[in-house]
Amino acid sequence: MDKKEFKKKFKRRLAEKFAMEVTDASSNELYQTLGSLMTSAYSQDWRETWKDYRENNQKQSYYFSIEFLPGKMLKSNLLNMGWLELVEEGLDELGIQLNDLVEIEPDMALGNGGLGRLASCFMDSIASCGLPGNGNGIRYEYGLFKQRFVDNYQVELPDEWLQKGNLWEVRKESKAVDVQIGGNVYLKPDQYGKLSPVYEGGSKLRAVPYDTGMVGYQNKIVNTMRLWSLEIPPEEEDRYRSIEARRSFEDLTSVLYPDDSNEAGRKMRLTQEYFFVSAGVQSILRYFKSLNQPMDEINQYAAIHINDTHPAMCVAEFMRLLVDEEQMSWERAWDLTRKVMSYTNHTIMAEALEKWSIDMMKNVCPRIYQIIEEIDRRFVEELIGVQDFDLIQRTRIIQDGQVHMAHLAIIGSHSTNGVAKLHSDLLKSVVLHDFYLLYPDRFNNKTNGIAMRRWVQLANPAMSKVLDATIGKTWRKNSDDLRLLLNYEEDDQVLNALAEAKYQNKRSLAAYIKSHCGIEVSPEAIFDVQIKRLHAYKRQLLNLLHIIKLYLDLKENPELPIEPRVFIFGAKAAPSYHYAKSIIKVINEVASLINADETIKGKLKLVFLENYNVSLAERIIPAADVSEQISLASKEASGTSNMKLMLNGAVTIATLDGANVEIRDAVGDDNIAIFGLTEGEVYQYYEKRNYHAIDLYERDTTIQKVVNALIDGTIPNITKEGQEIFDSLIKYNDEFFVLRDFEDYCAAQMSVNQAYQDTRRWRQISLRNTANAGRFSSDRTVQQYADDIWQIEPLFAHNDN
Ligand code: 26Y
Repeated sequence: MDKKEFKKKFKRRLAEKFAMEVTDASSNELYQTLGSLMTSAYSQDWRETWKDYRENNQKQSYYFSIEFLPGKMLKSNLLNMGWLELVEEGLDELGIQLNDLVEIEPDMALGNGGLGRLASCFMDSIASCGLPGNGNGIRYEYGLFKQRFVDNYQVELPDEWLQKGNLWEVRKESKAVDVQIGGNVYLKPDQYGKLSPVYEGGSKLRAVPYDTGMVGYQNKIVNTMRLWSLEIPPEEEDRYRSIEARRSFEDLTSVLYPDDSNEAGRKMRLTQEYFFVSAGVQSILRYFKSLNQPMDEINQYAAIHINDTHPAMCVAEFMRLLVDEEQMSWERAWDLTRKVMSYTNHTIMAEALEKWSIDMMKNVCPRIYQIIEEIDRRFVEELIGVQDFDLIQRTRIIQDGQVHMAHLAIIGSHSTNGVAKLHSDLLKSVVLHDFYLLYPDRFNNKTNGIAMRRWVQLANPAMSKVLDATIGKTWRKNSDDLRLLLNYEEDDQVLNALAEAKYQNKRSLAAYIKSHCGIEVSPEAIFDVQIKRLHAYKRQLLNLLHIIKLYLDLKENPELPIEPRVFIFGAKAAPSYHYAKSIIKVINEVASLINADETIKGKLKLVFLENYNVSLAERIIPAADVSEQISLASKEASGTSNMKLMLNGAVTIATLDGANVEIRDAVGDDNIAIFGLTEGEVYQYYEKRNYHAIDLYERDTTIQKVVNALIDGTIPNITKEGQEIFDSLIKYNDEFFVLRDFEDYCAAQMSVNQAYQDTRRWRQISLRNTANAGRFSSDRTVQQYADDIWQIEPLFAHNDN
């Protein structure tokens, strides 16, 4: 299609849809029109991709994830369709700014953070690598809450992302399935004496899929992300006549992660998990059966991936369908289940490894509980006398009245992986060590990656242009070619062009900050960025204490020779995470204090941007000079903002945690500022129990000064929160070693400050970060999953043209 044709089609579609001319239409109508042109254009490829997979009996993978975080899809689809430039120019000629239409699309935020965003990067990469892979998740009525600050506190507002409809999804009523929830189950022998489950009571939920095309990068492949929505089956209407019953029913898929700090919330969460697991697995089996292949070979057609523990019930649901519905023997079913399933662990934090009480499981999915019980029984039976008794006790699925979902996922699959080298090593040596002893061959690493298309081509057109002009365009398809940039590290023209692109991005972010927060920041200053969920282990507090130190130093000596700096935060705290919310309040109060203080001559600014989400990340990341990756070593499984920021030329200040270790290996020690305890040192402290934060506080006058500022009135309006944070450090012994790493962190910050003063050197370091980011492409990651875990291959028939 050329520009002229596009304009003609666009005008015609607008007339058909809205009976309107361009000049009369609102941005929303124009957005709908463009979207509808796009979906009709890729629908053909979508259908053909699907048909080709089917006709070739292609093995497909199914990525089960309770979160997907795609953000906006308009530009990303345009880019992948190869339409971006053409549409941008064509619209411009019609007097329409593409970016005005982009604003209309709500962020699709069916996820909290790293886990969900990773799933969406994978969806982009799987399609772009031409791999036959699907997403499977929940179509929440409300996405992640919208964050507002009121009196500098976080307030949560509902995200009604579906209010104006969703262009990209297709409701597939014909593919609906029913999911049985609750009731009683008992086993009854049939006429041949085989035990079959008989269900009493409970209810049936109708799961209706909404499919969204995952458009590959200029390769004519369109895969499917299938999200399940809940409806009342006609035969159950009576049950839900009352408003109350109806409401509690509709609540089920209405929100992402209902608060799990109370019993009712937890039960809803478990129901959600079983709902999308059962619907997804049933629909995979139904598709497989339509292929008319022997059931025994299903592992050659389907790979099911369990993204963190939330979909771990896939193991039991798959067993249920094979044994109860397909009449397969337990042994054969179990063999197939393990071959089909694989599992990724995303965290070592104990509180994120799900456990469900037996009672609750019996209550929500009684048959699944029975099957898990049987899996557990056979697991123990098989190992007793072969393995150490205590080891069996520690690894079995059901312990002390609870069902351990990670254990189920590991025992019921052929692959368990971590998300960065260090993390995968820690799984083997510490967190899942017992399982490593049992199944050493199942453990492997798949270092995370990011969708380069979104995080450079879309987010950073200024830098992309410089790259094209310098190293050609091959990096757009093959991110390893970013390395070619290394040939230009002594080329001042290139260094300046990259710096100019960065400056341009900083100017637009500065304008955004001005219009959204009313704060004036200079694009000449260092933009220092920490963007991620608010968690104690991620140590936004460490960043804050350093800011307070700088502020106090500047108050004492306004002539202090530091480069002007703008510290930028973006972070949401879980609504029930009290401590994290206190940190937000204190950061905001420190910001109010610092930004209003003229005596420090604008050398320091602090900006906490409201409502951090994918779209905001796309604005912040291209404008960042410094990337804060300062979690306590051993706690961040991988991190992915670290990759996005380095790719966009930011220099990282990092602990040796998660993928930071591999970033250090990629850029070399001279191009990153490493500080802090190592993972080994942290474990030493745990072992010897010899960390005493109070000693540091009493000995170190700088620490004293900074920490006291939390409680001595230096910072207004934080009486409660300041005390709470002070206590977490001093009274409760600083769980995440903030004070232990403080001095080293300040030194690293100082070295960054110094490096920035040498402009040319800084630009070289920045160039080397971009040049070495290619290995963190999620194309590489999903290819590794495809080769090592899923055993799926691209369909080449499609790529002929
Ligand atoms: C069970 C519940 C409390 C729970 C809720 C959310 C458990 C886990 C999660 C989310 C975890 C998550 O987002 N983990 C992040 O995954 C990223 C992708 O692998 C990693 O980069 C990041 O280090 C890790 O924290």
